[in-house]
Amino acid sequence: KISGGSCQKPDNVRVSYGTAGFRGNASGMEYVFFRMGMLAALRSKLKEAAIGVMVTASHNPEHDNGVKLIDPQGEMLAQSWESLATALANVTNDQLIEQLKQIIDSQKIPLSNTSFKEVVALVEGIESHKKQVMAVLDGASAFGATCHDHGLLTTPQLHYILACYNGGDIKVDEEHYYQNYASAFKALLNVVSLCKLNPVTSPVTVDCANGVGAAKLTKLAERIGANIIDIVVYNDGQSGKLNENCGADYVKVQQRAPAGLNMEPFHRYASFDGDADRLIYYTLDSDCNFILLDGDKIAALFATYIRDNLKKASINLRLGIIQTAYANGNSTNFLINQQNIEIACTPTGVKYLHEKALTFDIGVYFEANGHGTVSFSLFYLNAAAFDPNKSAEERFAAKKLKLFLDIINQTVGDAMCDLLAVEAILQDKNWSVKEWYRIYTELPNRQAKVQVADRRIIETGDAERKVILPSMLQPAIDELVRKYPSGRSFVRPSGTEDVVRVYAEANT
Ligand code: G16
Repeated sequence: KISGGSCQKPDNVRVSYGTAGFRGNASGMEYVFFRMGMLAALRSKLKEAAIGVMVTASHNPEHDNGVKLIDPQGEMLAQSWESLATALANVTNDQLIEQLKQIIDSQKIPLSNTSFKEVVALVEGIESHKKQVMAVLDGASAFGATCHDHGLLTTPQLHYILACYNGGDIKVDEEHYYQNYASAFKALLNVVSLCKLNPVTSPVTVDCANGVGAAKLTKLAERIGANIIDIVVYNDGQSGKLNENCGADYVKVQQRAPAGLNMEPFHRYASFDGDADRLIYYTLDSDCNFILLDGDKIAALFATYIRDNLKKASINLRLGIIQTAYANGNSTNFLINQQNIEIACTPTGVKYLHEKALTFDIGVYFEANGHGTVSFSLFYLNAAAFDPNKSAEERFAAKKLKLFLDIINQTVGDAMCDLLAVEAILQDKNWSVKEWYRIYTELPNRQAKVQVADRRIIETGDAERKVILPSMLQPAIDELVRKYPSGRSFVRPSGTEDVVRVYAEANT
């Protein structure tokens, strides 16, 4: 018996750690949350550091709750532990103790180490899912771990707080996050507006998917000040349901505005997902056509801004963009052929993109769905900003780039930080959304979800761009695609929903 419901695993149920943690119908999944509490406590003992546990439905409907573990530096759980998590979640109730012993032995977890007090930081994305949170607490406490329940936070806020905590700032809290990013944004805007006679601010309307991001974005905007950024929060959770007909996933996949939003041409609109780790922008053109500025366009904006400033500062660093199969063909063409920026492609899941990004000096990674960030070291930029051998113009560009990167949450894609970063670049370039979306025109594209009896029979290769099994599927896709100029299509099983995703693009 646990306080958060029953920790008994039902028979004949199999779950998998998936693209980003366990997801599924929350009721009846308490045993998964309980076991993940235990696993977090064990990982904390091994790493001698706090481990994060996020309880969130993320981009999925509220009843599909989930749990993801976060490693000490705020990065995703190490991939080698995902299989341990899956194994632990799937053993029968009778095998649970034995499985825990196996993990302890195979990972050489020092249970007797008393020098470190293991800590599990816990956060929930949805108020109504207290039961699942309690199950995690019970699991972690079973191994004597101390738990800090931070209450409602966005996923990236937990990543940030965890990284600061393990970095030695044990008093870090939510307010620290706002102060850090509000002052970083203001510092860059100060420098940027100094160069302008009439800095212009225009409002940006943000659909927060009725999720936790609404209250958090309001707080961040207050810390920055309405005279510096004008944010209008839409879908704040007062009436609508989480991710229902709104949010980044809905807008991206449906290619339409959240329900009930009356759009005006060339106004800037943005959407978060339920736990605010994804961001996309959109607007209407003068003919009221819906224009989407998704993760690909955000990546292109960030990368070209970084590249231009590196050039102005005469700093020679290797910059790369990481995409997935979902990246629009024209975004890839634009970056490689027109901008001469290096591109890499990985399977879906920010854990893969993040890993690849670290192989560049500066890695900009974004999934088309709006999940992404930038990885970098400030070492060269700090040095260049004060280098007496550089010209004033070069030092200024280095300083600006450093201030820009201060706005970025490196630990994970963060909708709030990414929003500030987009707004800062537009201000600096004196661009409206029109100049931004015109950098390239997307190939028309569609995404669909297909329910099948067992999505696991589909296996993919080549960064999910080709189907390996069943073997007759890829030739059939190739035959269809051949009929359409610039055609491209792929299918892959989702790692967060019980569906197969289908993507297609072509020049009409
Ligand atoms: C998660 C992952 C993303 C991934 C998305 C969809 O997003 O963090 O990297 O793109 O799931 O994955 P799939 O297509 O496998 O269902 P989130 O926002 O739910 O954490």
